[in-house]
Amino acid sequence: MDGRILAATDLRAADEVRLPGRTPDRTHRIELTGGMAAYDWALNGRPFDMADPAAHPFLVGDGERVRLEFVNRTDMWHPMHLHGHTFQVGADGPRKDTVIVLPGRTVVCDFDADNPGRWMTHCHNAYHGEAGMMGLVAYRA
Ligand SMILES: [Cu+2]
Repeated sequence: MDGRILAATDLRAADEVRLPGRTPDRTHRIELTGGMAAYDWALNGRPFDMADPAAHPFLVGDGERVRLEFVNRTDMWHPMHLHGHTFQVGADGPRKDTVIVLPGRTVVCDFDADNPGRWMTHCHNAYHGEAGMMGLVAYRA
């Protein structure tokens, strides 16, 4: 455990899986909000509504290159996960489906919308997700 700690930004996608260069068709800025005291974890200040889960989706279009900007406004780190896709971290970083966003930092992730449906994006700390740090990415074929 005394070796060098590798960050995602130290990695590069293999040629076979690197996303071809493309300007994003759409960007969703997703602020990670809330705190430990109130335990009001949310995305963009809005906790996920379990009673109305399809409300307020992050809409994308089929076939689009989509950019997610995870902006961490909290004092904790959050492993942000997207279902149904893998995203590329940064311009040529690794393909992943979960990325750690450190406090006060922003991580930019691009993916191709090639799997229509309604997909959760959420903090993979299940306590945070259950408290409301979840959202829906949605599009039709
Ligand atoms: Cu979290």
